[in-house]
Amino acid sequence: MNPSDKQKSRKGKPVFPAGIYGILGEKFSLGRTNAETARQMVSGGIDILQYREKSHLKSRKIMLEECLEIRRITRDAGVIFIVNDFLDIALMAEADGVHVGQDDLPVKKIRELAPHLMVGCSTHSPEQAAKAISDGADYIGVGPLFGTQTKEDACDPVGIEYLEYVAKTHDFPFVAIGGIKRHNLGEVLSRGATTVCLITEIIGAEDIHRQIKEIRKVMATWSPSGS
Ligand code: 3NM
Repeated sequence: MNPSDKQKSRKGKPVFPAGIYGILGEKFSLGRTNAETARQMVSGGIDILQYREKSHLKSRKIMLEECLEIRRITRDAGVIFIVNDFLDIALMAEADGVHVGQDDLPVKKIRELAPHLMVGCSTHSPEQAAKAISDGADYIGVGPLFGTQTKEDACDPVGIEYLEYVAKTHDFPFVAIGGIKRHNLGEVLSRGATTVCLITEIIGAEDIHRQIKEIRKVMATWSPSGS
């Protein structure tokens, strides 16, 4: 698919999709490179893909090279590409967006500097959600719903109630995240999530295609469109 075929919002940015939000991190990828994992996720039908590496594990130069490669892979497939934390790398790699946490660059500043980028912000409480939205985020992360070892500095699980709160009170794009696996995905979807992120469940799978297919099967039972 040509990226120009992707549905665009009035601001010209891609629309945040319902479906599966994948995140790359080589440490969890069973020895596969990020580019290889990206290729498999994209051909397996991932809806949105984030590059997430930490600067104590890789140099910024290597991160940029990887992002340029992943940009080619995602662009060819019309998949939205987001870079975690690093605005400079997101800009240089021509990513569609950047994602930040509570202790990272402020959403408002990114908005000012790069109005064309989609900005995502991780939130862990109703107050953080309200702030991210008023600061101009395009979507928020809602989690961690369950315990997770994937994020080094993850706070305690916020519980499924926070997800339910966001789904019921906000008409705003969000991604449910944190400890989501096939076995608890139904519960997450039943509380109103339409975009879900499963990191290790996907990139730590031997067969990424099959895992995405199995996740889609669970999602199809909860969504009228089967996304
Ligand atoms: N952000 P897994 S939880 C990157 O709550 C990240 O903001 C979170 O990994 C948040 O699916 C998380 O392997 C890690 O549990 C999620």
